[in-house]
Parts: sequence; structure tokens; C-alpha cells
Amino acid sequence: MQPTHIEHIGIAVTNLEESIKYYEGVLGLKCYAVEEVSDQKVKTAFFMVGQTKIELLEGTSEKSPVSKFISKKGPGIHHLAFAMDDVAQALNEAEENGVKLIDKEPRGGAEGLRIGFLHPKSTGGVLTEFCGKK
Ligand code: CMX
Repeated sequence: MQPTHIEHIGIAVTNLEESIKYYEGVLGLKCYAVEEVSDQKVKTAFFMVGQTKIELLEGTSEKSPVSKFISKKGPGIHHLAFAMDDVAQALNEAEENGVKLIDKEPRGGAEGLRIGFLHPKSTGGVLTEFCGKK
């Protein structure tokens, strides 16, 4: 597989609106979209820095992986997403290399992208996402 770039850095936040104020007011970035991804139980806000995206994530229910993460570790960096030309193929290759997958098949994520997660216990503690158009 060949990741083309870091597609985004996912950051878990307790309050999306408050966090947007920091990224816009202090860092001078522009929030270009807010989107709820019901499948993932999150509300997201996006900023571009060069070709890398920052994705703020607020859980929409106590069962959200993001809410669970914050209750255990507090807010902060939640995951790293690599852009892949073919997410399904990249997931298969990771599994062939002994990585435990959270998603065996790509599923729908924010911005209409196909996404799939690798388990942090197989990736040196970093929740890792592959994302792309297919
Ligand atoms: N980064 C690193 N480690 C993490 C983690 C994260 N984001 N989330 C959980 N872990 C660790 C926990 O610390 C815990 O480690 P210990 O056993 O050493 O304590 C272990 O993984 C298990 O965690 P848990 O709290 O018991 O949670 P679950 O096993 O129920 O779920 C995970 C963990 C990663 C499988 C789940 O969060 C998941 O499926 N994540 C992928 C989906 C997701 O995060 N969606 C939100 C973003 C969506 C988007 O970007 O659009």
C-alpha cells in the first residue's frame, strides 16, 4: 500500500463550538464545514492546513467512541488518518500483515469518503484510519 498523505488529524473535543473558537480565533484557521456522522456518533468540524485537514470530533451520545475516549483520557489527539487510493485494498493488506482491523470493509465517513479503522493495540497505540474515494 502507499498512503498519499496525512488526510486528517482527528481531535476529540468536549464542546465543538468552543473548540472552533480556538482554531479560528487563535490559530486563524477557517472552519469550512460542520457535519454530523450518525454512523460514528460524532459531530465534526473541519479546517484545512495546507493539504492536511484537522477534524474536531464531539461525541453525540455517551456510546460514541469519542465520548468514551474523552471520559478515559480527556480531550486531545484521537486518531491519524492516511489518504489511500483504495481503502478496501489497504485494509486487506494491513490484515495480511497481522494488523487487527476495527473495520473489515470500508464504510461511509464524513465528506462522502470511504473510511476504515485499524485497532490501536496493533498500531503502537495510535488509532489509525484509512480514507479515500473507494
Ligand atoms: N487512541 C489510542 N488508544 C485508544 C483509543 C484511541 N483513540 N481509543 C481507545 N483506545 C484504547 C483504550 O485506551 C484501551 O486501552 P487499554 O485496554 O490499554 O485501557 C483500548 O483501546 C480499548 O478501549 P476502550 O475504551 O475499552 O474502547 P473500545 O474497545 O470499546 O473501543 C476502539 C476502542 C478503538 C475499538 C473504538 O473507539 C473504535 O472502534 N474506534 C473507531 C471508530 C471511531 O473512533 N469513530 C470516531 C471517529 C469517526 C470519524 O473520524 O469520522
